[in-house]
Amino acid sequence: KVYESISNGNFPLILGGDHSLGLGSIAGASKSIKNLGVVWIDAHGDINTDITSPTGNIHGMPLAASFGIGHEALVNVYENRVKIKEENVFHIAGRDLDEGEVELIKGSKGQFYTMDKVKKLGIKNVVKDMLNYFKNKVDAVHVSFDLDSIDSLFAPGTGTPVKDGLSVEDAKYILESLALSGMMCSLDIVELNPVLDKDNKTLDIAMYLIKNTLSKLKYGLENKLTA
Ligand SMILES: [Mn+2]
Repeated sequence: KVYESISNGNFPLILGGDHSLGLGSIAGASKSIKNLGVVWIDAHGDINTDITSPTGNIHGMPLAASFGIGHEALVNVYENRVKIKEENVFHIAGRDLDEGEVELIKGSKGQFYTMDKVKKLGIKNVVKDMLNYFKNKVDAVHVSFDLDSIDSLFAPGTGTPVKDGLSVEDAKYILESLALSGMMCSLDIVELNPVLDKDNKTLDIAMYLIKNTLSKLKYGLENKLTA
């Protein structure tokens, strides 16, 4: 569906639910767009493999599998190919990383702006770095936004909440900057769990972010589609 949507000149918004769905979004988007960048905004690395994962949760593996690391059933989901280049990954807001993930990040060609780094640089500089990084490097960018990237104080309605995260305004700024850049071709908003939410706080944030981001969307995929 993501492939069809982008190929038809539309903008897919994918809602979840378990972040393993990002595997599918990236698989579809990378079929439409040859050289796809990915922004992954998340408290967790999501770069575990079946070997490094302490829990075995597939929602902790989709980013690694998308750049070709992990179980072959995940790497080859939808099509037998690696979906994105590792250096086309820009991860923001990591602060609950597993040992195997930290090792992978150390030697990674991807960009990992942990929460420590975000606090040190300030959100404006992070966004500036991100847009500069992708400029002239990729054809378009898929954005995968995990609501647990936001501080658990504001967004409790998620499966694995983590404190000391992004403010809602930080998240809004990252997403609207990507929308305005004209580079964003598709967006996941994931890990909303209404059962765990308190007074619909997290739902309200998700709706606020979606409305604002889509209202700023500039779409410029001319000549970038594979078909
Ligand atoms: Mn995630």
